[in-house]
Amino acid sequence: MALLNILTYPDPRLNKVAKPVAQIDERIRTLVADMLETMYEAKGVGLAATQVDVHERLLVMDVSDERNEPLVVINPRVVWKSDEIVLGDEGCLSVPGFSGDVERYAEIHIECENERGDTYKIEATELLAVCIQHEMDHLMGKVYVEYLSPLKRGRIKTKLLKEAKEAERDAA
Ligand code: GNR
Ligand code: NI
Repeated sequence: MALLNILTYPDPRLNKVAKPVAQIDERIRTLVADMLETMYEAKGVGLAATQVDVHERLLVMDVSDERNEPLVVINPRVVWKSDEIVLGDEGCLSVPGFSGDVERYAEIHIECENERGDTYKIEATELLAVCIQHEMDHLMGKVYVEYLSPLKRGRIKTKLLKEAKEAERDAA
């Protein structure tokens, strides 16, 4: 097992569009284990492969309080979404220290594969529904800050770029 580096906004690699996972093999199973370890260590409820600079359609989630219900989602397909929309405050491991309101479908059903290659369905509501949409956006190269006002997005971008420069300077 290994901890993976999480890319920080506005890293352009967060805007790459992921390709389908062609084969669910040992490489993918190792990536899944490492992504789960990275997500739990970072105390996130989800992590998309894009965030660890792997541009394949794969994400992990755990919205349980006990942090013992990992979900592995490979090649997700949306099969149904509600007409109802909800507004919620979202954070992102790639946008540390910020949050913002985003509109999402209240309920969404997806079909996908797990790390063994079995196809299954998730009927998601509440935080799980929000998280799935947030992670599927990552796979499309989209970070939630792109839904915020240009003013708020600009402030976030400036602050994170400044922090990245300071971290680079301190490392030197
Ligand atoms: O940990 C996370 N919390 C969260 C809260 C509200 C809406 C979405 C999320 S996902 C986020 C982890 C993350 O960045 N996943 O890509
Ligand atoms: Ni995120």
